[in-house]
Amino acid sequence: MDERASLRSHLEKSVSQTPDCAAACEVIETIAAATIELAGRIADGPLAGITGEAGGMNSDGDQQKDIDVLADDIMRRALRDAPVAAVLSEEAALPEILDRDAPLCVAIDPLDGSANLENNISVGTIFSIRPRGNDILSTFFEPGTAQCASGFVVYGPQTTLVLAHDGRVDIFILDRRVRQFVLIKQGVRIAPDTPEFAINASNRRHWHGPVRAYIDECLAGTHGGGAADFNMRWIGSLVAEALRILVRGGVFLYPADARPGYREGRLRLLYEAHPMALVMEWAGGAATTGRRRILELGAKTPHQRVPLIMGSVRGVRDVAAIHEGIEPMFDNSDAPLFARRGLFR
Ligand code: FBP
Repeated sequence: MDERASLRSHLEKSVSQTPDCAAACEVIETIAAATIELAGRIADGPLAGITGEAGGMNSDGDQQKDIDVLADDIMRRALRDAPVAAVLSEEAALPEILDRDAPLCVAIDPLDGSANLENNISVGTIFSIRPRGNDILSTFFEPGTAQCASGFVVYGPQTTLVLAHDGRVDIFILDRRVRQFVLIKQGVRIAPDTPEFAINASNRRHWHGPVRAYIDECLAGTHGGGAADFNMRWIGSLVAEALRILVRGGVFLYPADARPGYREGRLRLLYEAHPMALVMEWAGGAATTGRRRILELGAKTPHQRVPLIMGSVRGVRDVAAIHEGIEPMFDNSDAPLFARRGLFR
């Protein structure tokens, strides 16, 4: 029998023993247990009556599938029994107050990338935990540095939990025989310099100058005078991309672009970018908008979008360097300036 530590025994060894930390461990365990239930439903798919069909729209106008609604129900139900003052879910317009006196607030994307499911591609749950402030709702508008833990679960060939907690990042997989997450990697460190990028390249014509310049240089590789030949990946599933970066490095970009509805990027600050940024930074990587560190941003609205560039320090730094000194108002420009502003030239 394998002697790997269970999530529970691992959390019991947390270094910080404050009351908030104990509460955070309880919330992490609650979310993890709920993801085990969800993993089963996802794996069964049509056998569990999940059609994958679109039902309504969520508060932000995104199409909702039956599995999105189910995932939201499972998470919300679970969090009601945890020390959580309020939960903000992608699937609801406003945070729901659960227990005003509880010490923590949770922002959650119950099922990210559900459009991938019909192709049997990995999807995930992303969560962010922060101490409740005096005013519960204002808690969600604090910068991402206020988070005390975050993480995500990938429902793929294995069900994997990535957890940023206690100042480091650990990875667990679900042992289906005992229905428990077990530790497989402790203190993950992201390779600082992997020449691999992930971006939805079909949007190139909509990108702003600095992003186009960076990707063009990656594509030009050593033939174009660059320092390396880059590989490319695009899964179209944020959790799967983030896990790949933790395992082998590289940079992920979902930038703002010129399409209506994408002027602030696609991904959501509170339950996608903030939790991912905490994971990246605690694993020695970085996360920015290209101009600002994600963790320093505070949301102005619950479902605010944000450009997200994350991963290996070198890649994120290079994207930031190419933005430097360019006023945002010129981002849209096709000016040859960007062709001259190479990283490697
Ligand atoms: P949802 O939040 O609507 O589920 O979408 C998020 C997401 O699927 C991410 O997981 C992924 O990074 C991105 O959208 C893919 O976008 P695109 O459709 O441009 O490939």
